[in-house]
Amino acid sequence: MNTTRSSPAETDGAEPVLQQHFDATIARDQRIEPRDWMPEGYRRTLIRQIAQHAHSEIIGMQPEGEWITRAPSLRRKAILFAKVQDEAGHGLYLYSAAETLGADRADLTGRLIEGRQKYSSIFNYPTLSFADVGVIGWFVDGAAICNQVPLCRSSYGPYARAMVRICKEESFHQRQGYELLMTMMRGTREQREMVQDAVNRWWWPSLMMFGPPDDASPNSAQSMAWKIKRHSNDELRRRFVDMTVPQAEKLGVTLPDPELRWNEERGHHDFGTPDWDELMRVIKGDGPCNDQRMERRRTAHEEGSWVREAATAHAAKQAAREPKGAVA
Ligand code: FAQ
Repeated sequence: MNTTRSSPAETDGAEPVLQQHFDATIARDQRIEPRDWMPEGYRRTLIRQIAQHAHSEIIGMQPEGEWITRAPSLRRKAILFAKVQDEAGHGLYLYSAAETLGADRADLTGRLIEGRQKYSSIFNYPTLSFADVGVIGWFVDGAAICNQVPLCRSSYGPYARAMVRICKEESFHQRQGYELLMTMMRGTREQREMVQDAVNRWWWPSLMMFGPPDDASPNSAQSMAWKIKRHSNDELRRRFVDMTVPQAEKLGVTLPDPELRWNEERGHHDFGTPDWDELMRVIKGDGPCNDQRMERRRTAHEEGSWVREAATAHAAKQAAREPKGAVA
């Protein structure tokens, strides 16, 4: 059976058979690969999610990147520099994964810059002190791990494989964030207060990273049926809370939620409701730093145009120099 990718005209009436094969592959928990036939909705959903994910990694370089020149020591500067560089790498793997679905990277970047594609709400909050660098590592990378470890089993091969490496690096980032906070908590009263203040500001936005609640998440049901997503937004949010509470106790900080308590019967923590109106406002562009983040991204894109042009010209020259029919 021909299961390679075909346009609707090329499938020549074979689409029901191809669909059956696709459904059976998903049901067997096997991977869909770039050359396989896939429903257009599956392709569109993946491009949407992977592009948003890639944009998040690239925009996500900004909040912490602002502290590279102000890091308190050479060691902290080197660690932060490496982390921000890792995020650029994650963006690149993800854009490559989107390209395997036929997306064009320049087009995806254009959509981000024109505000037609989203990036994670979390990166629209300001980093007010160096403790924010630690809290981003602990909460934001921690939330990213909860959300992304299941994506290593996502049904689309290139996305799942990109996530394996990304998750390893995110785990490292989380530990460096926690280690920074541990160090600050052993320091002066002012340092402990900086940590608590950062925890207070980042807790609720971190819970919002997981997306709207399940009954307001239009994409979840289909994405879970296709095994792109393996767990619902609320399920992953609950896991994050259960994972983070004991870490907060060990660190000696208070999570800013009066409703947070262990529920013996459920074997999970009960917690308060995030401000969903705030999430919607931030997603729509009205968060504290949306304009600043987009402006910085647009400027970087414009200032980088000469690099792209030079690379394209170099590639064209190289292609012209190579003898016809040469295999690279
Ligand atoms: N922010 O129906 P759902 C990181 C949108 S990477 C903005 O539930 P879905 C690494 C959603 O796109 C962080 N928009 O959607 C790092 C949809 O809009 P659309 C990024 C959001 O896709 C660490 C609409 O709302 N991670 O942190 C948000 O099933 C430290 C309805 O929502 C990923 O992208 C939000 N928080 O579930 C870097 C992981 N939530 O497209 C630097 C992969 C929802 O229909 C420093 N993505 N929306 O117009 C996912 O797992 C999913 O896409 C969700 C959303 C869970 C984010």
